[in-house]
Amino acid sequence: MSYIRKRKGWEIPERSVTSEDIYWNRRRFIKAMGLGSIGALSLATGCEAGETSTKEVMSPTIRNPLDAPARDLYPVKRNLSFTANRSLTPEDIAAGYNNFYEFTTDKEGVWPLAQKLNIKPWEIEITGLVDRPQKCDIDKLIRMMPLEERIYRFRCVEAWAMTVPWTGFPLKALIDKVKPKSSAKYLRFITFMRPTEAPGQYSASWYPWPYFEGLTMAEATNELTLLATGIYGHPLPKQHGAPIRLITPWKYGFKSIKSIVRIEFVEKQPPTFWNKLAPAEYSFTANINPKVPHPRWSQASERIIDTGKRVPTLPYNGYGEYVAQLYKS
Ligand SMILES: Nc1nc2c(c(=O)[nH]1)N[C@H]1C(S)=C(S)[C@@H](COP(=O)(O)O)O[C@H]1N2
Ligand SMILES: [Mo]
Repeated sequence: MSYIRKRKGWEIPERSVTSEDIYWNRRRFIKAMGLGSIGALSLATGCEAGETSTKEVMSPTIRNPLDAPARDLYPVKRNLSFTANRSLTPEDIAAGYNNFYEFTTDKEGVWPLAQKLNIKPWEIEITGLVDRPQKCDIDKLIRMMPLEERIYRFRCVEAWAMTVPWTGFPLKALIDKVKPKSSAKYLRFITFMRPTEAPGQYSASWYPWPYFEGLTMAEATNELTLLATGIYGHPLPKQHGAPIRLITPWKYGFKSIKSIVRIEFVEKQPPTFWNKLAPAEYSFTANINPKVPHPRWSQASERIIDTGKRVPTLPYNGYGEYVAQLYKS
């Protein structure tokens, strides 16, 4: 089956999706499913996988699935005041290379496993020190918020980087609606706990599930801070943290918690997942800084995931003009 759709500005031309990409996607899928080789798959199905079906079934690029909330709203208008000064990562590469330990620690194995996550219905709770606590269906929440698209750089603490167009809304817009009390100094974010859907939550039992993160109120209300509900002009695929995840582009990627079920306004600095596991390696603040090495590797440069090129790391990932003043004491 094929269909014709209008290409958006950020999409790569069809011709640059080489058959090699398709081949590697098929390899990743087979690896993730625990099948030994392409031959084994053909044997199991009794037929050769043709290129068309390979592309449809075995590509990590999942556009606008039926269970996605507010799916009719995409794509939304891009906010051109945010430019990354870097080429966009091809969608298939970003969608096939993920950190989401609830499923697996194998980055290329996340996307097939994550499809098991049930995102409909999905409630998000906004609670704690606020005048108007909410428990809201995600579809309704997204329809209430001012959606926009922004191209951001994204930098993992492991020193790989990508550049992607997120769809979402400023976290500040939500904070304004719930009216925090003056005692609220921090926000705490929590991911789902569903070991029957997310195998890492029982097989990797030494992690303190569910995943949790935190920001100061000043960080949460900074204009860069997004709650993302989409990527590349469509709803977030599950491997990227559907139906809603945090994005703080000046911080290492582990701060950008995926698949959020609860946001709590609290008085004291909340504990965070990676800081609790390895406090010497991952701080609460986790701002991107080329001069502060991770105890086990340098942060001076980073690897662009699609080209493999190494480029210098920028302080605050290049977003200093927005956030540096938050950290001047
Ligand atoms: N719930 C949850 N959120 C998470 C993670 C995770 O394992 N679980 N990994 C983090 C890390 S280390 C990174 S680099 C980013 C990766 O986001 P992406 O897969 O959409 O590129 O998600 C972050 N958010
Ligand atoms: Mo990361």
